[in-house]
Parts: sequence; C-alpha cells; structure tokens
Amino acid sequence: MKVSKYICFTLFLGLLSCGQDNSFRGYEPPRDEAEVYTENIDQIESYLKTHFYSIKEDGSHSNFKRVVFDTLSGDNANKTPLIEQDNLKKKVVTQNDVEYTVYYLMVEKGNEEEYKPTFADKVALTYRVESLEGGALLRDNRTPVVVDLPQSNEEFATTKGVIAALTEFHGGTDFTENPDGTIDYDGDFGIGAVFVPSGLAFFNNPPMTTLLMPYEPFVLSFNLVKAIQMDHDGDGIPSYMEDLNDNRVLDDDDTDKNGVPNYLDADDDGDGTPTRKEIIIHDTNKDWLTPDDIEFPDTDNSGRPDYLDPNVK
Ligand SMILES: [Ca+2]
Ligand SMILES: [Ca+2]
Ligand SMILES: [Ca+2]
Ligand SMILES: [Ca+2]
Repeated sequence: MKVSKYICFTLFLGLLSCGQDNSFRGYEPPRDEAEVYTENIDQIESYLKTHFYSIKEDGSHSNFKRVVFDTLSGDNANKTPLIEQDNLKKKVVTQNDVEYTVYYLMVEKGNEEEYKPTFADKVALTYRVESLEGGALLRDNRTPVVVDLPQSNEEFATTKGVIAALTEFHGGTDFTENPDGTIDYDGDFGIGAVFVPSGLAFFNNPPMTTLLMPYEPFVLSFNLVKAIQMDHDGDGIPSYMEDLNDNRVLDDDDTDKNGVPNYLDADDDGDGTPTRKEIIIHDTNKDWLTPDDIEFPDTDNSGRPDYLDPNVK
C-alpha cells in the first residue's frame, strides 16, 4: 500500500493516467462539499479508531519530536487508539454551511508565555504529511520552514484545516532567524498533528506537488517552533485585526476601495492621514498587541473609528 501512490504518481508522469479514474486531479465540476465531507470524516474517524501514536526523537535536532502513527495490531493491539486519547481535541470550522470537525492531537501545547498565532501571522514549523490510506509519506520538512500564512505559497501549512490546528498552539522561546537563513531555537514549542478533511484543504484540485488525490484527507504532524504576530503594512494594527468582516480572509477587506486590502494599506480610509496617526497604541512589554492595547478614537461620534472614517483626518 505504501508504494502504490508513488507507482501511481510515476505512471501519471508517464501516461497522464492513473488507476481507474480517467483524470488524476482537478475534477470538474467539484463534487458536493457536504457529501465529500461525510466520506472524509468517516475515513478520519476510522483511522483514529484503528491507530495509536508514539513520540520519537527526530535525529535532525535534539529538541524535535516526531509523532509516529501505527495500526493497533499484533504487539500493538492493546495500545490506546487515538480516538480515546485525552489530548485528541476537536474544533468545528464552518465553510459553505458545512460544519467540519477538525481533529487535532495536542502532544505539547507550547510555551503559554509565547505568542499563539492567528490565521494572519507568521509561523516557523517542521512538518510531516502522511496519507491516511496506507500511510504514504507525502512531505517531510525536518528543518523549520517559515510560513507567512496569508501570503505564502506553501501548500500544506496554509490550508484552512492546518491553520485551524496551528492557531491552538504556542511557539517556543529563544527563536532566532539568522541572516544566513539558519534558525536557532529552544525546546519548549508546540508539538501536534491535525487530521484534515479535503474540503478544508485542496478538495477537487490538489497541487501536483502534494501527491494527494482529489478529495483525499491527510494528517499533518508538526513542531511549531515559533509564532510571530504580523502587521504586514506596519500601520500599528496587527493583520488579524484588519479582518473587519471576521471571515478569516484578508483580501476582501478594503475600506477605501483602492484595490489594496486593509492589511496591506497603511492609510485604510484613504484620507491622506496614515492609520498609525488615527489610532493610539499603548506600550506593552510583549512582542505582540491585543485589542486592549489599541485605542480607536471616534472623534465625530459617527460610529466609525477615525482610521476608517475619511471625514476625520
Ligand atoms: Ca485600501
Ligand atoms: Ca491597514
Ligand atoms: Ca487614514
Ligand atoms: Ca480618517
């Protein structure tokens, strides 16, 4: 089973066909999302009932841990199935009226004194991706990859399903990105895994580089080395707070309709006064801001804060 995907993939490269399906990926039109979700969650829950996990040292760095999954059979028949683990958690993500349950395994929560990322931030992580069927290894990044979640092209870490889990963890201390691209870090970071239904990832059209079939769920295990709050336009408002309609998408918030979304626009209402001069930031001793750290004056009591109100400059 482990090799079949690769054989299939190799065949695809040569023959542009694979298995019994006529096309390898990019099915059009897409199938019904709720129907696919039902199949995916069955597959995920069946995996959680028939597999257990263990933790291994990762040879690449003394602090890195590897979450290893195996089936409950033979000598391992009496291990605790994932579904019965206290640290298997779940959250609901709603998309197009489908309520997705995202299961994630919280092996280490990370250092709670450190930043907990949002969907709009930058994270550094190592990660492995495996298919649920046969456990084929699809990706194995053992040195930390730095991913700016709203802007990166990195396929797996920027999916909604993976972000849903990453945002439940904290990074670790003493993380430094050196000028030469290498990274130093301590060992108290978040360690976990997330089981991702295809609807919260690539659905009918997984990029070739993922090696996934259309509609195929996957498990991604990770070490969240560090999370950094982002203020992409440097206007003083963290990017996650520029998601005004609260849909976890940044590109569709553009107050002055100038084609530049608020998270990249340092003058959000286009009145010529930079946003930074229309808000008041209280100094904190941390490397990040919360809503309580920022004041948004509304000088003309219009109900719109000055930074979003072109009538107040
Ligand atoms: Ca704008
Ligand atoms: Ca802005
Ligand atoms: Ca302004
Ligand atoms: Ca204004």
